[in-house]
Amino acid sequence: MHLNHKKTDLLKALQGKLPDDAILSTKEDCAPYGGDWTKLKGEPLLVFLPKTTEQVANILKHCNQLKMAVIPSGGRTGLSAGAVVTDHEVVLNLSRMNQISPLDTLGRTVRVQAGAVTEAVHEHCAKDGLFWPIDLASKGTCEIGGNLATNAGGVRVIRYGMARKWVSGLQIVTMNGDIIELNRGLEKNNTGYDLIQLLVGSEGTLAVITEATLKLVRLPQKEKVLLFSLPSLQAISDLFQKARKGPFEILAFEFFSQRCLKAVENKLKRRSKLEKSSEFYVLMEIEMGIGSESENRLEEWLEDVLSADFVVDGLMAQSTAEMKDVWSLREGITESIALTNEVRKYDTSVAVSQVVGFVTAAEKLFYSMNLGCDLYLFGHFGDGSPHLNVVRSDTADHETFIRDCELFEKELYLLIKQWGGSASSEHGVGLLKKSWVELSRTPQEMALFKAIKTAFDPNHLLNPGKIFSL
Ligand code: 2HG
Ligand code: ZN
Repeated sequence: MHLNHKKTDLLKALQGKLPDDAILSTKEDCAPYGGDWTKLKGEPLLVFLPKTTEQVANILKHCNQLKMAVIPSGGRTGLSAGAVVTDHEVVLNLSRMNQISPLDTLGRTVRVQAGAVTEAVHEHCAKDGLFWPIDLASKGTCEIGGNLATNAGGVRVIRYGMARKWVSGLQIVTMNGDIIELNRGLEKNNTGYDLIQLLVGSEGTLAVITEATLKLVRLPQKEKVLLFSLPSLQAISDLFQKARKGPFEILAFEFFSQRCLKAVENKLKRRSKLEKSSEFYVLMEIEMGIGSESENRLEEWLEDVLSADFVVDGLMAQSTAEMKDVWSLREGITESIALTNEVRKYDTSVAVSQVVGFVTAAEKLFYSMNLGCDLYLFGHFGDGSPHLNVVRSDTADHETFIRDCELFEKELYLLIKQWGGSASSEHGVGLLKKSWVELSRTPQEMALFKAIKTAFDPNHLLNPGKIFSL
């Protein structure tokens, strides 16, 4: 049946089941929902903005009956095109489902709708001294449903792990319209397969997450933010070794290159307070123990580190405002780079102990190829998750840039395989990493992926073509 006929039939089937303002049907209204931060974009056939799980169930049930494909989305801050429309699919955007329930402070959980913005959840929990420990640069826009669907990482994985560790209940809607409660927030439930863990990281290909019970931790009490300038990747690793033995918990251990810092400083129109610059920088956030003794031990640790020959300079933020300023140098990187020119992103993952070797090899590869682009290095050193951003240089045109990136990435992905890594550490697969999934997945795993997809969504209508093709 022609798409426009299906559109009419769907709207007829949903008549009276959704408020008028939950349906966008003109090209102009639908357009913003066709893409995400990758700038890839398609034209949605229709956009639905439901407010309740029942509305989601109705939409999915009727799309399934009419064999219409659906792209679920939230804040659309993804970097792998997981929420991008490719073939005039229907978009189901959950941003209006943003309710956050009162906290269960005894069980340390909070139930939220999928469209709750991550930062709003943080603010809600902070009133009771609690924290959902997924913290990422896009937290002001990204939503819990997307964080879970992509198993988001962010800047505190070194301390708390990825999103999948911090959920104890999910409400999902399958393509046939069934509403299913998974695990009901239980901490312990050893009765068979863990369907929550299957859903987390499935990028909207199995079912739509409508609500989640999030597990919370105590907000860190005595945080300190430090910034170091260091001459080499090896020096970063040496500092990391010292930090691992330091008298504190490491909450974040992030690195970035001089080129990244320059891009952020240009955008923010202010400079870092470090007196001496160098090739690389590390932002380290730590949580101190209680009592003045732990302050003294930190002073000693810092003195020792600053006198080491591998550290060029260092500072400790002296106020909350200074802590924010230092963080903005790291958190502003993605947006600042985007302002410079066209960007291709490689979200790589290797074992933590292999970061220096792998990134050194990747840099060597990049510079040996004499490409018309620049390399911006940054990311989550302490998690083995370096981000390589390749940016078009002013002298190269778009076609040359794309050709160069393709040449580079073929070699880069071979390198990732050699180092036993993965093509996506935390950005998911979406459309962009599809060709590279099998670097870190066996044919047997891929066959199971496909069987699982078919079990949940026999007509293959939910976020089709994402992660793998069927
Ligand atoms: C970050 O670590 C995000 O800031 C974005 O994962 C990384 O832009 C990127 O490549
Ligand atoms: Zn990242």
